[in-house]
Amino acid sequence: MLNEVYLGLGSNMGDRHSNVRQALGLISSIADNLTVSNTYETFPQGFRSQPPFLNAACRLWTNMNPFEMMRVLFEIQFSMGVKAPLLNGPRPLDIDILMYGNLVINAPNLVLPHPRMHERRFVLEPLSEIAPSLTHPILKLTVAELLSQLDGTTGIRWCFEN
Ligand code: PH2
Ligand code: MG
Repeated sequence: MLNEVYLGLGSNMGDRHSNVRQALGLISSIADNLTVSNTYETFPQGFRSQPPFLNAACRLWTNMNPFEMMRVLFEIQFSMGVKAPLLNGPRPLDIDILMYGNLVINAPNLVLPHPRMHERRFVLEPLSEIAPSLTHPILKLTVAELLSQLDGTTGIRWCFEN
């Protein structure tokens, strides 16, 4: 059975465009029917003193379970030179599982939906392009509604159209 999965991608080291493209290429090789948002240049949220990010979101269909998916995404990140995928500092590539169907998971190594997706413009803005009416299974609000609830301060700097 195929499950609908949403991922968030971020890069703020090296050739960021090429990193995002390469990651999407690898993801498309392990998934069915990849749909990708435009790419946004965003100011760092959280830990501020790091370079700006490129962020994008994508949707795919997979028969992997969430934990298999996470392991494969770790392998993709490792293959691209990310040594510690869980750290918050600058990295060539970060891939987060945002949602996996309507699953709610609270495991030590995987929390779904992503626990901070609803407060992050760098996630919601690209996600709203490809899934504006996707509904958050805990908050019961759509991506478009979550986006409209954000205050105006957390910055998108530029949008690169695909
Ligand atoms: N990722 C973080 C922390 N802060 N800020 C932006 N703009 N984009 C990101 O991808 C990002 C971040 C941790 O994963
Ligand atoms: Mg992240």
